[in-house]
Amino acid sequence: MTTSVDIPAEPTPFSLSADATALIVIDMQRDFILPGGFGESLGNDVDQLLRVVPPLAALIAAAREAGIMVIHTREGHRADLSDCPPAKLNRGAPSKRIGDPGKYGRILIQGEYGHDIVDELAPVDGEVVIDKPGKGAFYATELQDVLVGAGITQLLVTGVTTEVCVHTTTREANDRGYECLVVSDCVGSYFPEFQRVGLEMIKAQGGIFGWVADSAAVIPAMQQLATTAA
Ligand code: TIU
Repeated sequence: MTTSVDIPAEPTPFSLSADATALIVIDMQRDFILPGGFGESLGNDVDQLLRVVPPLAALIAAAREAGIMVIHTREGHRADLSDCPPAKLNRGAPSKRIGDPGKYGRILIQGEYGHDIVDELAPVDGEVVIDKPGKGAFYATELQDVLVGAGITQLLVTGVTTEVCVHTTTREANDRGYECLVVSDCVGSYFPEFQRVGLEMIKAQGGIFGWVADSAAVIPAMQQLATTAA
């Protein structure tokens, strides 16, 4: 029985294994993605992130079908900001800081509408949601325990933004021994140049942090695993 399938990835093929792989969906939150949210209020072009939603929805659906674990993350803080270091809180425009009122509630505060994941990519029952105070998904979270407990050794990395939380998480994961494939059309940056260079950095030097492939390469591999498992 086939338990792994090769994905044509850069810089080399990536062997996808249903049992050992998790799909991680980083910070697809309304505050970063929706018009009028925190991200746009900082002057960012949210269209660059909105375009990630349709291919990522298709990728998540294929992962669920193949029995691949799906993990979601959300960047945010407690209502009293006790987990937000001053160095992070005091950064950025004085009128729009974490905890300030925004269009979708207090900015990046747990429980607020803007802090939650966009409807199209909402977690389903049983999927893990990791609340993280930092840019990386491992820092001050239970992610490592979740992955070890589930026997996961590979991550398919998606979400926003490419050069910030996606990069930080990929680098953290790489140092912890996970093989990471970043799905190029399922990650997004407000800045097209950072998107391009951010992806280049991951796969440079023989795959210094990981592999890169688009969803058109990953989804057929997932479908093959789903067929095999059926
Ligand atoms: N999730 C994530 O990347 N958090 C950010 O703050 N990203 C920005 O690009 N600002």
